[in-house]
This record gives sequence, C-alpha cells and structure tokens, in this order.
Amino acid sequence: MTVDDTPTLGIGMVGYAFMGAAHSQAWRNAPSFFDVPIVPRLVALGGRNREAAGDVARRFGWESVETDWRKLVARDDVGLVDVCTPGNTHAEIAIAALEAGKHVLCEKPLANTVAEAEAMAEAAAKAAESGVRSLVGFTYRRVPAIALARQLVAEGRLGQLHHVRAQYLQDWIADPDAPLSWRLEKDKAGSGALGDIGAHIIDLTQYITGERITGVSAILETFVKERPIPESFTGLAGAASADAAKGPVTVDDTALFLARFTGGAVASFEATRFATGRKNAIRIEINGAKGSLAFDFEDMNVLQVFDNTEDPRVAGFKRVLVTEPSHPYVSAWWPAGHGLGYEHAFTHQAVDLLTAIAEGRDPEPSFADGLNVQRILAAVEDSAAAGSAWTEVPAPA
Ligand code: SOE
Repeated sequence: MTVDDTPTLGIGMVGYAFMGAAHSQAWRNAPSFFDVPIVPRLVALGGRNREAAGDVARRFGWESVETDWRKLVARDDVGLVDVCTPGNTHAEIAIAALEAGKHVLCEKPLANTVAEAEAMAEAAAKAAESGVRSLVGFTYRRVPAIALARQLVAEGRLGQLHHVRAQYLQDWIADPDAPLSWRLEKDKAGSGALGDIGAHIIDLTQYITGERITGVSAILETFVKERPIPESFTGLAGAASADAAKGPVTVDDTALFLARFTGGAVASFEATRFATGRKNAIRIEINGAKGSLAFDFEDMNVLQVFDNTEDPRVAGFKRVLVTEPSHPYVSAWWPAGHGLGYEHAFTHQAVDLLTAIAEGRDPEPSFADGLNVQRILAAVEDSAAAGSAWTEVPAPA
C-alpha cells in the first residue's frame, strides 16, 4: 500500500537498453501525472551484464538488479513482467511469466515467428481465465493524435474508407558502414524494417480504421548485404572500429506492400531505415468519402483533418493541434499548446495497463492482436518470396 492506501504492483523489467529506458521512465511517471488505481513499484531490473544493468537501475530508481530473468520472474514481489529484450527471447520469458501468474507487458513485434506468437496468445488466453493480464507494446496507439484519429473514424466522420496510405521512414542504417546491430540479424529480430517498424504501421492502421488487413502483395529488399560487427551498443546502431570484421545482414532493409482491408479500402505500406533525412516519420493518411485524416510523427502533436462535406470554397486540410484537455490523455499533462513527445505514449501505455488490471479486464492490444500482426508480417514475407504473389492473411479464430 502507498501513503494513501492505493495498492502497489511490483514491476520486474527484463532488458535495459533503449526500450528499457523508455519503459522505466513510463513506470516512474505514471503515478506522478495520472491518478492510477495501482501504483507501480520498480522492484527488479533484469540484465545479464550486472554493471550495465546496475547503472540503468540507479538512474531510473530500480530497487534491485537480477542477472537471471528466471529469478526475476519467480520473485514474490514481482507481479508484472515487462519484456524489453530482442524478439527471439519474447516467447520464452512471456510464457514463463504468464504461467507463474504474472501480468505481462511485451515489446513489439510480439515474437519472431507465427508459431511463437500462437503459443504466446494461447498462454495469455489461459492466464486471463485467472485474471492475469497481458499487453503487446504497440505504443504509438497511445499518441493523442492517433487516439483522436481512431475516435473520428469510429464516429463515422470519414464515411466509407477508400484509401489507407502508411509509411514508417527512418535512416539510421543508410550508411553502409553502420554496424551490424541485433536488429539486422534474423535469428534475433525475426525480420528487418518489416517487423521492427512495419509492424507499428500495420497495427496503427488496423487500430485507427477498426478493420483488419485481409491480404497483401509485397516486395522486400536488402541493400547492404554485410556490415561491420560492433564492439559495443550505444543508441540504436552501436559502434564498430574501422577495421572490424564484417558479418551478413540477414533481414530486409525495406518492405513495401499493397493490402486490402475488411471494409473494402485498399492500402499501401512502406517501411524503411534508408530514407535519408527521415528520422522517425510515421506517416498515415486515410481517405474516406466524407473526409480525410493525415498524421506524421515528426509533427506528432498535430492531426490534419479534411471535411469533404464543407463548402468547397473554404474547405481544406485543417491543422488540428492535439493539445486540448478534451483530447485523449492530454488533460493529465500540460496546458493547451504545450505539447507532448515520444516518451509520453509509454506512460499512457503503463497507465492503461494498470487501469485494466485494477478493473479486471483485458487491455488492448492483446497478445491475440500481436498474433494477428505476426500473421500479416509472415504473409508479407511469403508474398515477397513468391514474387509479390497475392497472399491472404488468415482471419483471427
Ligand atoms: C528502431 O527502428 C526503433 O527503435 C524501433 O525498434 C521502435 O519500435 C520504434 O518506436 C523506434 O525505432
């Protein structure tokens, strides 16, 4: 219990790099800005390198460090396991945690293969029968402008949807000498731009439209086939010396695909980490009979809205500044116009998960939603391997 009798929940987080830092500050900030029904306690940070994990633990206020994730999962004071490790470890850690009765937050994409994602979704469904909750970290759903976009579509303001246009553009491996990060190794990451960032726009477009992707036709390309092996990892790419040995890049550098949605809209998707000058440009445009929406994460506090029912003499895309207290999540933060950043969506994710746990309901996106995205990623790879052949995505059971 806290000073005001709000119950607490011990968090055990596995992984402490980029996502570990984003999640750490989210668990810390959640009770400071939101009236959470459960207060998270940062009880254990898991990492194989005690010194490096200890440094992160000190900076973010974790109470202890565990070098073995199994010990972290088994601890009585850990009630929720937060999985922030590379994709090849998600299934084992998340399933062990669910079977131990711990709630789970798992980073995206849910897994590296459909078989792993199926096992995870099954374990999550079974655990849910005894009140254990799970969530996959498609965090951008919690950007206020994205949540607003979903509200507007659900209210019917766009009418019949015709086009979905989605891009996720970064450039952090455009340099052919950028090191061989784990994100470029299939055995660790599952796929390249496709699963790392393409998964986000797959999730976001399905979330905003409230519809599912039914089939795809894709191409994948790897521009740089081998890269220097890094000595250390700092930031996204890591660092390699000029004479470092090279290793093979085993994933796609870019993924492009066409898709169809359940409601009849047609779509195009592009995910790349070679779009020089584009740093984290998640661009989504949706065109419906009654209007359109456009979003770009590089201007993340703005949603462009076009109302096709307006007098054409004054109609045009309106730049809506999504910083009003009436906008999703915003009232907990700063006065109108002061804006939010990348890290705030992670706090919103933590708040939504704690609230769902307190209210005894399953949060979204669920592991079943993560499995659906995994099936789409697999369909994209199958289609590309078959020369862009149209490939159906199995409907959820
Ligand atoms: C690297 O491309 C990365 O960190 C992704 O792994 C994240 O999911 C995305 O949010 C930012 O970019």
